[in-house]
Amino acid sequence: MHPTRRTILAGAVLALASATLPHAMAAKPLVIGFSQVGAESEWRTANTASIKDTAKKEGVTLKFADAQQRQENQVKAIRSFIAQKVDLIAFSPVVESGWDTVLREAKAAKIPVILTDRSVNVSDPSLYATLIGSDFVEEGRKAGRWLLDYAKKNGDKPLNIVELQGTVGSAPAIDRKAGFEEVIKGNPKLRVVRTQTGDFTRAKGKEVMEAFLKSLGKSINVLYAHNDDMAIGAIQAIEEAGLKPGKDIIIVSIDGVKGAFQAMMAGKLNVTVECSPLLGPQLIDAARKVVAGQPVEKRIIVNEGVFPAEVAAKELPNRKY
Ligand code: GYE
Repeated sequence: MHPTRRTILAGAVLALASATLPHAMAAKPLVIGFSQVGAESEWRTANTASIKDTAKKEGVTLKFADAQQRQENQVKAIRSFIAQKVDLIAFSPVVESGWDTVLREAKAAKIPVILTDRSVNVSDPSLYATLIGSDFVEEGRKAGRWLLDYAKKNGDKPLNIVELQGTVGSAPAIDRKAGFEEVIKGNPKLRVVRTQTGDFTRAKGKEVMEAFLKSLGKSINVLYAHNDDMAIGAIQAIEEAGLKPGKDIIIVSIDGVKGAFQAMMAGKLNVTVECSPLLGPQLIDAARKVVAGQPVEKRIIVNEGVFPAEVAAKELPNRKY
């Protein structure tokens, strides 16, 4: 064959091969099993949307299971992901303890695990690759620092604080309580007079605030809520008791969801500490690396701010959740 002809032919064969190559050799889509805590708050809804949307955009197959705030449902979901031989398991653990057994099962099946949002207490840190989430102790400190500042500006009068805690045994409830206490402990005039869980929901937040109001009445000066939803529920209880939320009772909460910005603009909430639920992009990115055997940081922290009521109107249009 004529040499140029042969080159042309070879070129054509090569072109054909490379045209079909990406298809023939295209990697199988990554399959992630994700066990979500539930749908208890605005934060959680935004978190679920971020993970589902990113997976879709990135061509990742996401097997999603909602645990309705129950650890036993999460354990079941993780076991089912192991049985389905997913490439990676991710989950946001409802509580911190009790994960060793099921995580050992995942490790034995050689399926890597990524924690999102909440941490676990395990004896062997190799049971998970990384934790992507916020620093909840620091969020509690930020809430406490805002209150210290408020107290100083208002003549350092004694303030009785009631606290609505998140889900019992969950990392954000434990850490937000600890961070807040650490900061206000420096001021003897700030006293937490009652603390109880409101399970991170509006309904429970309202119910527990009603009970606080019934037993303590007007002696309550401040509410510290571990999330915005409980604060919003409590606002209703305070109004129904004939008091003015944000004035008669100063309200400090955490998350920074739109509902909180609206409450601040209505003068009913004083401050929210940001906790970003938009973890989808960092999760998918870390998942790809872990599955490819690349190193990832053991702890990936999310950047966050503090938003007092004065900036609410200006900030609301920028809020993505
Ligand atoms: O603050 C709360 C949600 O784990 C950070 O869970 C999350 C918390 C969030 O229900 O609203």
